[in-house]
Amino acid sequence: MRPGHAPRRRVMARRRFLASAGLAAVGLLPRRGASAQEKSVPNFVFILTDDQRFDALGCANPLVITPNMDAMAARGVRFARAFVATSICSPSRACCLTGRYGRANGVPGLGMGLKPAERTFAQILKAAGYQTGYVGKWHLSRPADPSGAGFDFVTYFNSNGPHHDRKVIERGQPKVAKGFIEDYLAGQAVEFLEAAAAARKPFLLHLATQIPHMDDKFDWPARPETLALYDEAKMPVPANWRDDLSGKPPYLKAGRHRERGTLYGYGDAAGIRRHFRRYFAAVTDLDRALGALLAALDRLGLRETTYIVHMGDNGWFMGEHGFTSKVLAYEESMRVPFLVSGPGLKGTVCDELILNADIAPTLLDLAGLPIPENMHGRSLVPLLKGQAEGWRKSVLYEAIKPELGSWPILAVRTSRWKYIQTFKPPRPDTLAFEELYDLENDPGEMRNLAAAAEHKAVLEDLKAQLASLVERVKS
Ligand SMILES: [Ca+2]
Repeated sequence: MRPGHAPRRRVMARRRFLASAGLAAVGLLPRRGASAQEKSVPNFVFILTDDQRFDALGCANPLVITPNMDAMAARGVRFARAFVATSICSPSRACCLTGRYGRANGVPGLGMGLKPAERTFAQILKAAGYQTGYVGKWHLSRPADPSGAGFDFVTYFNSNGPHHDRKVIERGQPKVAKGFIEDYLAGQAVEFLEAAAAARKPFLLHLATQIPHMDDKFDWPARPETLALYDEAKMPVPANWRDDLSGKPPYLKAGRHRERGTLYGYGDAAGIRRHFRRYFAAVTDLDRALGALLAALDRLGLRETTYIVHMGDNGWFMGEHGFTSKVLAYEESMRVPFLVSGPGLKGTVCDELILNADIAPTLLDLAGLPIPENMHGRSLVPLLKGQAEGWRKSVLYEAIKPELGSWPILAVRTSRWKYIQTFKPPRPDTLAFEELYDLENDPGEMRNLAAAAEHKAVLEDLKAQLASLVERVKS
């Protein structure tokens, strides 16, 4: 059998069994100890989008036009309750790469660097014989570029900027990438795939898109023909738009999230609708570029042996609570889209609580490699097989370094509750404010129940869970 190519999976009549059957057929779990060349192991494409919130794709929100993301969801598992450990670019990316929280891996804040001892899933897969490629945005100071994180084929740029004619480093050479950045990145990704297919070795491609992050002018300059697909009058206005912020940490009333939200026109429903339209249109432009990547996988005969993970690096407030931006522990900020498509998976939705920290252990598990004990995330393979028994019942959120106007934050979220601690800056030492939300009865997080006597037991339980989860991610 060709390395990197799995045997054809058997067709089973009962759809519910397809997931586990397909996973088994692609070699799950492959024989441990054999090199990647000696056994059939899957390929990986990990698409990390920038600031794509949980509902900014068609399969989760019919208002949004994303046929390619929807097609991935139809061929895989959509995780409807996926969160990031920290809702801002650098920490989220570092967490994906290492499977570890920022307080442990060295990147709790923007533009920071991984500790020297940290290992990325790319380094581990490369050591196991994978070809590795990185295309797109890089946002860590150490390593200074993706080649230091285990990637061989590297085309990248640092941080944010214009959506067109972007300055990039293309395989070591600085240049200006003419046109729409995502078309260029998709082209680079396809070049990597073509070379990887020719080499007949398993591969990992990490595509880190720039869209739909705002551009350098704080706008989403989508194509006019894409904007024409969206009727501004039909754009949503969040139910929790008019929040007087009573019950929330007082600093937020005059904080950057509200101040910039007001600047963007969120004092008026029309301002929110205008931004939703431009943001969704940018996502549609991104989706079109991803179509070129998916078409290349099909053309090269790689689709049946390749798992594709598609995730947003953090959410984004679009007028909820009058806010813009991210970092805070409310749903629109910490919740992201998360799709896993691949061999044997077919159109299911999973409601279990998952994290960006789960990506690294999942890819290693799918490759048949051991998961390092110091990874905080868990392999999603049981959930991909439809086995939720014993899965986690809560997730820890941390934004311990003040960023973009936030104070230090810790939070724990269960399927029903969220408990948030806000600390006096700059360190998470002195507790300044507590919040408790019943997400089942108050999905917009408008009524802080932290002081409610009838929920005291819930609050105490969540407080204990938070402390225990923090202990587990300290090193
Ligand atoms: Ca981001």
